Amino acid sequence: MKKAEFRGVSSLQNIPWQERPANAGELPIWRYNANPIIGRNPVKDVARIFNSAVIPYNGGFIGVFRGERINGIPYIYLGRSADGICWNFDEEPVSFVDEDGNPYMPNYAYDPRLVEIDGVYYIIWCTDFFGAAIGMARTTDFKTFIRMENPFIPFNRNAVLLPRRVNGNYMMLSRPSDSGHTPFGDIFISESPDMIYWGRHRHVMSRSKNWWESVKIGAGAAPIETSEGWLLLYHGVSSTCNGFVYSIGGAILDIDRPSVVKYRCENFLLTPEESYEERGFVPNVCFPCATLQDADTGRIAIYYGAADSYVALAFAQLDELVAYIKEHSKLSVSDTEIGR
Ligand code: BMA
Repeated sequence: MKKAEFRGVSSLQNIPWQERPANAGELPIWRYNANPIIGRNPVKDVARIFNSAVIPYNGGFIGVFRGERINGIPYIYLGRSADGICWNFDEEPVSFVDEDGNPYMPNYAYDPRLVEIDGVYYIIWCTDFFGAAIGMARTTDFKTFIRMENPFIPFNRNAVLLPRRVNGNYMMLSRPSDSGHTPFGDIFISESPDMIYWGRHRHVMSRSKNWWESVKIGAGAAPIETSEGWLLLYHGVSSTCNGFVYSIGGAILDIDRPSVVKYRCENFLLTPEESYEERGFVPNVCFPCATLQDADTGRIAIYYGAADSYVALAFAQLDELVAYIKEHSKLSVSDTEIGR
């Protein structure tokens, strides 16, 4: 089988990395052995940082972090790191301005993603818009953050931008929902020529018959462009007598028509099993929000929130990950037909 390669991915020699340990098991993702990389009370007035996104910046790394304050309300905090592992955070949350320069502060902000397109950095998060909805902002310098139009009407709590335009349009994956702890949810994709008007909404994939993702699914990290298509790491949720369990799944979307699922792995790729994933503010949560990748080595570093309390790191090798997803791919009817 031809090995998968990155497309449009740069070299990243200082990508955080640890070789796969001999006892890593059969799945193609393995954990950093010094997890979690961000522990409790990481900055003044912040009890927990989790579900956060990072990106290479000026030879190091920068990120937007979900900081749950000691009053329980989440905001976005900026963090910087030389190695992608040890992070320094600003003490004040990110504040925004509107297009006219007037200050804007969301009532709350959580699960941020960070995506660069053509030198502009876009932050996408869950905001309050008469209930939970998607908020967006852009920055070019990580000093001024310009709030943009909310892309979708409520309710929607999970959105991820593709890292380049496809057929001339920006593309955003999202999961329409209710305003609470939604017990349903499928992934859709929307297009925009200008990041103001979004349309041509298409269904991408549904929660499935696989028990680990039978309640809801949601896009995780920004999809990675590869020779096989867009590699999407997502979260899949199952329901137990003690609540939800969040695992990480993988799929590959068509490069020119990302609403088309080419492969979808029927097994989870990572599920809560370490103490920092099983125990915390919300137990049994692995929630991926970002990856880093190095074009030279095929290495992928995955950042995920653990138990709504910590940030943890895991690793994969692109060709092994894609091969595993393809080998264990099982598409359901709704992945292939409904809603096109
Ligand atoms: C989801 C989101 C995530 C969170 C998860 C588990 O609905 O709110 O931020 O990690 O629940 O609590």
